[in-house]
Amino acid sequence: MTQRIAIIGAGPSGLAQLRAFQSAQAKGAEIPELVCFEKQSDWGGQWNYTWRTGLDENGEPVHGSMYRYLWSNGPKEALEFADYSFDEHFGKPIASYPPREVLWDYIKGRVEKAGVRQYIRFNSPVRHIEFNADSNHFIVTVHDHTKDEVYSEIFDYVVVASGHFSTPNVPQYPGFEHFGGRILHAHDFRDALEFKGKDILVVGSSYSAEDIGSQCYKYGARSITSCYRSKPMGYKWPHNWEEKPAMTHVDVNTVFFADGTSKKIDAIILCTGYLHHFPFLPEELRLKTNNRLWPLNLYKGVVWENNTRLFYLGMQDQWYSFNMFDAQAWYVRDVIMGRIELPALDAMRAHSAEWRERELQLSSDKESYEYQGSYIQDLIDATDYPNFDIPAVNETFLKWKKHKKQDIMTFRDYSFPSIMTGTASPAHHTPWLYALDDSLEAYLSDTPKADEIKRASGQ
Ligand code: FAD
Ligand code: NA7
Repeated sequence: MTQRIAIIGAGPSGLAQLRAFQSAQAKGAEIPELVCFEKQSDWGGQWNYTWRTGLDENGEPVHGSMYRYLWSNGPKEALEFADYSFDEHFGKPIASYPPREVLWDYIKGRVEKAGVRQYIRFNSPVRHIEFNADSNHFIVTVHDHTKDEVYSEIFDYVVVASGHFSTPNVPQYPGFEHFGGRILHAHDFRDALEFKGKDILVVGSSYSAEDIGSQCYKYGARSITSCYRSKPMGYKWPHNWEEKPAMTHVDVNTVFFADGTSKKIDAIILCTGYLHHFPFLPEELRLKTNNRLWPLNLYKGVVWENNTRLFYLGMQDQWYSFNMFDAQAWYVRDVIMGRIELPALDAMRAHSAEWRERELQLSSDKESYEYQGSYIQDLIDATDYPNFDIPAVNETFLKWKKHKKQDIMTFRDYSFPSIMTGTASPAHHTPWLYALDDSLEAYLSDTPKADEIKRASGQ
């Protein structure tokens, strides 16, 4: 009987899984029956922007954490698919840090070409998964919001690709209940213009804090203060951005910091990260981890060691993203199709423990992305995913980091050559700081907009 595979989520990871199977089929292999459950009404995961916050149209927690005017926070050359280049998609070279809509278009291009939309059931959150050890089957229970029907189906394998930047980690600080302004988590941040003319505090020292603070600066916040728990971001900030140590408490309109200083603040944006959250999984199948490069209990970062019919994609912290999900998806495909034989449980655990130990020794960003690069190489070596020059991607990351250190407001103005095709990227027509229109049309156009030229020239 044909094997049935349930894939949870049609974001970049779930789509990579569909494309992996389809590419095997295109080479003549017989593939299992695929069903991808997606709770949103369209594909692309985080890249499918929603204006909604809180609950969605079906009363489900809103998945999206992306916001308006979001541009890629790393060069596109580091995430390019090895089997579908930017050249192929756009038909011309484009600059290195595309806005969200442009990357969404790219993600969609590959899966439209592959013809895999037919496998996806939209508006279909997975509610519950159970494993029956006697029959070796999963029972997957789903809510089809289109028909408003809850039903269950049986599968031989499950691939969890539901993302992990969606359920906010929301700390409490003394005085929050008395604060007079807005307190929100990055997950609910949508439009920097809301904070124009305001004094804002971003809490945290990672990507969200850096980028949401930068967005607010770009779109006219009066001042930005960021505060860190462990270590400062340490960039050279614009004149109205100040970096402080940890917040200790707040009162009606003032935030107090660990160095004894305080500041009047209109809004607090908690850029305090996300929780790995799988409410649809029972205890024995549920991954528990913080956001890190090597979560435990996943052989090769993807195979659930205690039940090797269950897989997770994209659960690591991400230097690499799209092409890492691909490498993982190709690997999972080959395990399911019997092309890769898994070792015994002890050997899988020993392998994971070794990678965790290596992770614990990492002492710099450079070592971290080299580590993730070597993990990806390890996966690619086991499958027919097109090999690509991972040391060259690491070099790209190194330059990206250097550009950020030089000036956090201009790093997106640099360009890189494609590692997949060698094509050089042109400079974008407008420096990031002055490019207010983030639409696909504006980005792909060859000419800057008149108001943006004026803004860039300080008029
Ligand atoms: P997601 O994109 O989160 O997709 C998961 C999918 O699963 C969603 O469509 C969701 O609706 C679905 N789903 C969840 N639960 C269920 C359920 N129970 N049933 C059915 N479906 C379900 N990466 C970069 O490479 N560059 C960037 O510039 C970048 N910027 C980012 C900015 C922000 C604000 C955030 C939050 C992330 C950013 N990322 C960036 C990382 C981003 O998460 C990855 O690029 C990518 O989207 C991860 O893909 P995924 O498929 O693993 O998860
Ligand atoms: P990250 O990268 O997981 O970072 C979370 C940040 O939040 C990090 O600086 C943490 O500090 C900080 N944090 C967590 N809890 C607290 C509390 N209680 N108080 C203060 N600060 C805290 O999440 P991001 O949202 O920045 O990035 C996630 C993805 O979104 C990323 O891939 C981007 O592409 C976009 P720590 O260093 O642990 O002390």
